[in-house]
Amino acid sequence: MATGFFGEVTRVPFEGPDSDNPLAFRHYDPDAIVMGKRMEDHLRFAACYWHSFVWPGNDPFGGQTFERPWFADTMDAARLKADVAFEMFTALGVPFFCFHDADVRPEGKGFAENTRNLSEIVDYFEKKMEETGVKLLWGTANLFSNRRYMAGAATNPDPDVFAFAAATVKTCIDATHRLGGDNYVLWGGREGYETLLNTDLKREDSQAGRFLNLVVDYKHRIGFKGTILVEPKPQEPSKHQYDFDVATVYGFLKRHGLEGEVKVNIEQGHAILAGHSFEHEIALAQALGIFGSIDMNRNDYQSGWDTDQFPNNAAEVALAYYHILAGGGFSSGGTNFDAKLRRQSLDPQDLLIAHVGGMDICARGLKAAARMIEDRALSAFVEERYAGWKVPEAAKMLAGGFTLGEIADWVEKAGLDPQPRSGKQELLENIVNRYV
Ligand code: XUL
Ligand code: CO
Repeated sequence: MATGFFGEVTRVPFEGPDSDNPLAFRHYDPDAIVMGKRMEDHLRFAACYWHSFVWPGNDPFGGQTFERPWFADTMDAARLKADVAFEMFTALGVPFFCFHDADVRPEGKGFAENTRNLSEIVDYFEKKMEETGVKLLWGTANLFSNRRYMAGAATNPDPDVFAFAAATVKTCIDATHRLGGDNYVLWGGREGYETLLNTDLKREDSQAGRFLNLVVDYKHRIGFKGTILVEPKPQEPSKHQYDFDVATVYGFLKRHGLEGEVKVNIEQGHAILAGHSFEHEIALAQALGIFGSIDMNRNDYQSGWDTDQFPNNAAEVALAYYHILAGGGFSSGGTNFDAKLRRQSLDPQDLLIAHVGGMDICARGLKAAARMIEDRALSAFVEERYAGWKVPEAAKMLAGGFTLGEIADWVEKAGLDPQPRSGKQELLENIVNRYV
């Protein structure tokens, strides 16, 4: 039986670019073929549980603004929340969802009760997923809200907290595995520090390395085929977070022998907080072979903190998908909306409208990115820019075939006299604007 939370709306249709229906897609047409593949299979949209169904609308200066009939810490409320959540997933036609343990089950008195509550909800999810066809993009553990984690989970000075967190992650990987999840995410919410005055950086790095190795080992023990993903973020809630950005996470993975096992879930807003562009983080992860998935939610450029807004900038989104497609697209990953409404957006349908806008912007971005790739609009220039490296001496130099002394001899003998060439940035920017 439908809950009626979203009124009459059961399915948001595709109506094309001329539609003025706020509850219709103008660009996202799941069956449209882009670069030989259905749009739905390219974008692999997921809606997240936490922002839409758990966050009460509070900010540092005020409490709850949303009134939702499932706001209570009971199993009945958790089931009602699941009913509404799956109604939203179905109405939007998102093929996937994502959740933290704490989003979906009431908080128990301790580990055993948490595990029981989670397992009961996982049973419920199994039925809902079967009925609706909605799949799990990733599961994760909330290791940052409860006060036991205030000084970190894996990086806590207290080994009991490490153990509690590890045990909790075990239950969340079990849940993800049971639900056929494509990935498991670790965002190090409080893996960082408030002050170096009380922090042993070196020890905390080794704790985090042990923790992630345990996770990877467990994944193999139980035969979980999904990808383990780490989500970088530079600060907030900690003053400094260890998984600062893609480059930092890569160094961490290398240091602990995990670069072939773990990939990254890159969030647009986190990239901006780290002082990068979203496409920088994606392109770097592709170059390093650790690109996994994305959280498609932006920050307000003026705020300096994580505002988790739905995407609304077609040009930015196009460049993100350009680098995703250029690297071969998603495999186990997808486009998760880790995005929330503004706290004044009280109406149930605001949840639908927000996702519809985000999905449409992504569809526009994807289409533009695909056309740029098909036309080689940027890549032809980039390829030509590096073409000199195909010359035999240059190829030998890159492969390590020359010493510095031999290079000096070559430069002298060949009379090399390099001439600067235009980087054509404005031309390329104009080209991108033509596609968006
Ligand atoms: C926090 C954040 C998280 C992760 C999952 O900034 O992005 O919601 O995506 O824990
Ligand atoms: Co996120």
